Amino acid sequence: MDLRTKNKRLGEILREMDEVIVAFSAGIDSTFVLARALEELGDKVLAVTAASETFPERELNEAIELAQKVGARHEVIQIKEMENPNFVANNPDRCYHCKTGLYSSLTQLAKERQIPWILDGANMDDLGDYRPGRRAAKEYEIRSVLQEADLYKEELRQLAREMGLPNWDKPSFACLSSRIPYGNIITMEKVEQLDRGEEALRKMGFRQLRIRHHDTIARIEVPREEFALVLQMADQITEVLKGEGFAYVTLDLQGYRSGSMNETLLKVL
Ligand code: NMN
Repeated sequence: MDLRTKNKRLGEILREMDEVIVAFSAGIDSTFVLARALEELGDKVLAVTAASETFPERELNEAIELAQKVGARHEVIQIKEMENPNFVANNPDRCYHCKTGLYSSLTQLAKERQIPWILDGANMDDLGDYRPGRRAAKEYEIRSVLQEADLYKEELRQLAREMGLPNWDKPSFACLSSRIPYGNIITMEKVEQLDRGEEALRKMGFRQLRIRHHDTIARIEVPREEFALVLQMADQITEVLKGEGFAYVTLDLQGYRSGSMNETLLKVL
């Protein structure tokens, strides 16, 4: 299927739904779903963003601004994943527990408002990674319309660009817990360390990046093309991350790759 046909198919899928809630994080995937749903269903679309302790305020503000820009009705609900011991334990099924909390809140809201469908932004690329949250999506009958229309990340970025969405090339972010190895508990201290550390690196000019939190070691992932910039900024990066409490600051020679914390799981399987 070519891109135009896929986008047309997405439109058909959306039109059949009548009224929807879009689980909207301000990432490009859910922004694109929201914008296309608005095109097809107009005011029958409600964007809902889940604010939580581990969702940086910067991202929440971005969601509020973006929803306004695309002209969506928008509500923010509070999720308290840090109160869920199954989330804090950070076992490999962490995302399942987080998404269960999110989807049960969204399902309750949908019931109250009599809205038949909840949409998320999962795309075709997500099928290639370990995603325990998908089980929760299935259990709550969340519709992943980008997958239904066979859309991959690069494709939806292209369509988002053509639509003039301001965040069409926004780097993938994911929840900050994705930086903490499985089995190491999630604490607000670690989440805040990572948030401040990554923000400092963004200010130095890095876009797509992760700081993986291995107790006393910070393992930086950036695309290999940006290794030169890491060396150039080595002193500043070291100072910032040591200031955040890391004893050692390292660069991962494989470079940035989403899902790198799952590599240890694959060895066990
Ligand atoms: O890009 P990074 O920081 O590696 O984060 C991606 C990881 O975050 C995934 O490999 C997965 O472990 C987790 N994640 C899970 C879901 C899900 O279960 N639905 C969604 C997004 C991210």
